[in-house]
Amino acid sequence: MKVEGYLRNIVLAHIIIAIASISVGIFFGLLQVLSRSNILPISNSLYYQGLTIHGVLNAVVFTTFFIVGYLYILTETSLKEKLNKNLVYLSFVVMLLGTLLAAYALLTNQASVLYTFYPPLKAHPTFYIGATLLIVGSWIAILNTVITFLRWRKKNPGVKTPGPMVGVISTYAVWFLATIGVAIEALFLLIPWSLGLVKEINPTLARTLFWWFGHPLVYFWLLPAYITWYYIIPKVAGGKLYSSLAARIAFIMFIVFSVPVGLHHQYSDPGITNIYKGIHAFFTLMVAIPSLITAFTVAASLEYAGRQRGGNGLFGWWIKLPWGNYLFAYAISGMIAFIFGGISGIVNASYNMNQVVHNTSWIPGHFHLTLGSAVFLTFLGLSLYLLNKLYGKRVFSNKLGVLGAYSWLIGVLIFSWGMMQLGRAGIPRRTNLAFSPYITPEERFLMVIAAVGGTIMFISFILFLINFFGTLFGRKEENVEAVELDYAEAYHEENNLSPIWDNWKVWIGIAVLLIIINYSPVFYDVFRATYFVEGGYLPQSPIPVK
Ligand code: HAS
Repeated sequence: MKVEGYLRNIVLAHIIIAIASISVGIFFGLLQVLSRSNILPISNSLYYQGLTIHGVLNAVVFTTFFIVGYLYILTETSLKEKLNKNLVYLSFVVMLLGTLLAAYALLTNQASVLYTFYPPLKAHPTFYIGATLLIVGSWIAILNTVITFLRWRKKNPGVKTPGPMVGVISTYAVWFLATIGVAIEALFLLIPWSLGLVKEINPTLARTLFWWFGHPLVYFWLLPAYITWYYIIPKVAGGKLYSSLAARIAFIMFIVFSVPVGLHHQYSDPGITNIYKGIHAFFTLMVAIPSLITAFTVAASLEYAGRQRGGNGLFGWWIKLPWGNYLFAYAISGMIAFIFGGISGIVNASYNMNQVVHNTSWIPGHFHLTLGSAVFLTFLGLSLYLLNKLYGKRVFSNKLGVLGAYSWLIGVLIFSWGMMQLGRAGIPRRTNLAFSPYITPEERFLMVIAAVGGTIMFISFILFLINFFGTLFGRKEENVEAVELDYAEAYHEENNLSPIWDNWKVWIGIAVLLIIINYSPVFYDVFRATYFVEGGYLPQSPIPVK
């Protein structure tokens, strides 16, 4: 498929902004872990500024830019249909403007509100306006993708949506439904409040709207990694996707179950009925099922690949997998970390066990195994892969890629183990523990372990940077005319697919219905608690915040 020069360049721009953001973000990550362990103590002001920069740049800017760029390439190569050039540019400009505005507030220390920006922590208006623009820019990319998809549909009646496009549609459906929550929060609560147009804010309402967005956000990050694990890694490993229907069902389940689960971040919040917290807990476990489907389907695909490469017996196929290929190394390291990330997620989701780990160091342990490994490592591997596929650049050093991937895996396992043990001991997250008088020597030792893991992670990222820039400025292997990603064939192809599995309106409609069912009583509670004294949970309303 011929991808026009402008699109290659703009996708490269998305990737470069993503890598630049995460480079700054990761530097502050190293500072956090060194300060918490008292190896290199920093001031509280720098700690919270750095923590916010780390969270916003890594979790929001890096991911959004990378994903939008990657999804453009997936859309054009899987549909063989052109995107609208003007909308591609417009989306990029709006996203970039938003990022610059937010970066101004962050870097001038006027937005140390952490990436969850819970009120009553208040940031400079440019932070909220910038974040909103970043989202609006991504909505323009969604609009462009929808227009392109509908055009493809019209030209190809009766043809089922190609596998990678199923992933693209699911990712954007989840993102769009999720961002409605945070857009309402920003436009009606945070921006007017930060501009001084209103004096008071309702923190519970803001938190509830944030988590409407905050959990599906994690699947917006995860699904592009899953697209890679399902549709590209099996081919890179020399095999096939084991079942295309299993992949399709998993993506559809994400559309349906990703959003109506946000209360699992608010189990400890007052003012919301326990019954609905329980219902959200149930749906959180439902949204783990497509990940379990993914675990089995991807493992089966890899087993097929290993056997094709001559592996025998129960485990002989493992050895035959292409462990020495940089893209495979990044992806498999992400998958291995995600096994532990997933298990810790189930612990978090369990209403009663959450009481033990909530707001402790356990949580960063969990999300560095998920976002910080499964997603991050897959995206690092992909950025090298895309330089190769879009520009014909030879990857600077395959060995460095392999080393970078496995060293991160080792580092993150050490880091997360340390953080999780600390969490079990009740040590808080988001706290500059350098100067805490209550830390025992055993706990300090665990913090040093986490710092060792964090330092290994930092070094492995430096290895990646050398490789990335070495590839970017390195020599071309070939002149690329057509961009061909390594899409795997299916071992079990979904022949005679029932039309229901290709009807996106139905699944998105069910998702909307579930959001209404799972959130209406919650918002009723939140308003009742804060705006109506009688029958409410709080003695006065709304909570006055200066
Ligand atoms: Fe989470 C908190 C529950 C998945 C990210 N999560 C967070 C936060 C982040 C985050 C950033 O219920 C912190 C937010 C904050 O700042 O407060 N999470 C879950 C559950 C899942 C889950 C149930 N989380 C993710 C993913 C993330 C992410 C994915 C990012 C990408 N999480 C929670 C809860 C909290 C939470 C609570 C709030 C805690 C609190 O109290 O604050 C599940 O979706 C996970 C399901 C995953 C699996 C694993 C499947 C394994 C696979 C790998 C297969 C490996 C293969 C390799 C094939 C069931 C797919 C084979 C190897 C060979 C050699 C062959």
